[in-house]
Amino acid sequence: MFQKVLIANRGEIALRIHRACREMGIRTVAVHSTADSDAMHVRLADESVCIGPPPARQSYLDKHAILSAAAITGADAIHPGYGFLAENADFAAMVEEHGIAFIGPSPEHIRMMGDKITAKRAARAAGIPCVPGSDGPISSEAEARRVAADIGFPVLIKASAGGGGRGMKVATDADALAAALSTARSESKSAFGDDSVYIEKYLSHPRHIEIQVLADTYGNVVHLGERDCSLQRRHQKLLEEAPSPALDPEIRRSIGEVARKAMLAIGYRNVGTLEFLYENGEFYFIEMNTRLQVEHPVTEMVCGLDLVREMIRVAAGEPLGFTQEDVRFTGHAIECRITAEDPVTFAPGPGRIGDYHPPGGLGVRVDSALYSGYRVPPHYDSLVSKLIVHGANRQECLMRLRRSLEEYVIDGIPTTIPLFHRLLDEPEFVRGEYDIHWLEAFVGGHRR
Ligand code: MV4
Repeated sequence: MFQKVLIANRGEIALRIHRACREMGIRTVAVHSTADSDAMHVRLADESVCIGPPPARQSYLDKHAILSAAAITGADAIHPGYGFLAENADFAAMVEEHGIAFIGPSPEHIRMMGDKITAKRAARAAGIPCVPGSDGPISSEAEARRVAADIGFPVLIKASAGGGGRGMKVATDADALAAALSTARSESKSAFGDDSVYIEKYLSHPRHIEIQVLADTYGNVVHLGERDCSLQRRHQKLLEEAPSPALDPEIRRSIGEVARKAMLAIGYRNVGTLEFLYENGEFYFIEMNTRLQVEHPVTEMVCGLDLVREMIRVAAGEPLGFTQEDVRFTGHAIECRITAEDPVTFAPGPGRIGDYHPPGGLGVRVDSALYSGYRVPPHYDSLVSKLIVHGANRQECLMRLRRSLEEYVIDGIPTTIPLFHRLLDEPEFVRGEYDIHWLEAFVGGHRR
C-alpha cells in the first residue's frame, strides 16, 4: 500500500481524499495556490506545498509544479480528484513515467474516452447501445446529409473533443444542417483546437442516467448502480439521486450489466462513469467519464462503500474484495450541490463565511471544506458544500433533506440553499417527474 498520497486538488474533494487516506493510515500532501493557504485540506494534511498563484493554469493545472511537489515530498501516488488534471491523459502518463502511481484509469483509457468518437466506437464494439448516428467523424456536408436522412431529423452535431455540452448544435431540418455543421465545427476548433464533429439523432426529452463502475487490475469489474443526474442548469448539475425514480428493476439490471460487461471487454481499471440518455424505456450511451465524480457520495450512501478508498486500493494493485453479487443497494440517497451563488440569478458571491452550522443527525452527510471565518476565493468553482441525505426510500429522503436544509447555516455569502427549498415544494419534483430540461424551466432564463 502507498505510504504517502499527494492530493492534486482543492476544496471539498481534497478534504474527501484526505479523509480516506487518513482512515487507511496513508500520509497526505496537500498542494495549494496562494489563494488557498488557509484551506481546510491544507491545514489537515501532513505536509503542504504551495504550487503557484491563484489562477488554476499557474497552480492546480501546472503539471510540472505538481510533479515537483510529489518528488520533493516523496509521495508514491497522486490522486487528481475531479476537474483540473483528473482527465488529462498526458498528466497521468507523466506521473507514471516518474514512478509515481496515478490513482485513476490508465492514460490510454483516459485518452480513449476523452475523444467522444473513439469512446462511442469502443462502447458500441463492447456491446453498449448508442444513440443512432454517424459511425465516426463527419468529413463533408454531403455525408452529414446522408446520415441525417438515414436517422431522421432533428439531429445533433457534437464536437468529438467536446463533452459537457460544449460545441453542440441542433439541426431541426435539412435546411438548417449546413449552418449547424459549420458553427459546430468552428466553435469546436476555437474551444478545443479540434474541429472533428459527429452526428446523432437528437433526443428531445431524455433523462440523464449514469452508471458507476469500479474495476481492479485482475479483471474484476462491478457496477454500483445508477445516478439520475437530470436536474441540471447549463450543464451544471444541481441535484443527483439514486436510485433513479424513472427506472424499473428490469432496465436497471440490464443497464448495469451492459456497463459491467463493456468495462470487462475494454480492460478498464479504477473508477469510471458511463453516461446514458434514457427516453421511452430505452437507454443510449453518450460518453464516459474517467474520474471520480462530484456526485459519487450518492452511490456510496446506497452501496455502503468508500469509493475513494477503493480507488486507492485498486491503484495500489490490490484485488477488489467483493463481487457483483456482494453489492447490495439500500434505500435512497440525494445530493444537493450548494454553491456560493445567488439562488435566483446564479451570480457568484465569494466572500468571508460568518456563522457556520452544518446539519447532522441520522442519514445526513456534509462534504464541505467550509468553516467559520473561511474566505471563499473568487478564482475557482463556486461549489462550497454537498449535502447528501440517505433514507429508507425517496419520501423519507425528501423529508430528511428538507429538515437538513432548514438546519444549515452558512452566513456571509449567498448560497443556493433557498433554491433547494423551492424545489422541495414543487409537486413534479416530489413525484420524480423531471427530464434534462425540467430544471431550466423551473429556475427561469437568468443570464450570466
Ligand atoms: C444529447 C442530447 C440529446 N440527444 N445527445 C449534453 C452534454 C453532453 N454530455 C451530451 N448532452 C446531450 N446530448 C442526443 N443525441 C441532449 C444533451 C443534453 C444534456 C444531456 C445530459 C444532461 C443535460 C443535458 C442538457 C442539455 C442537452
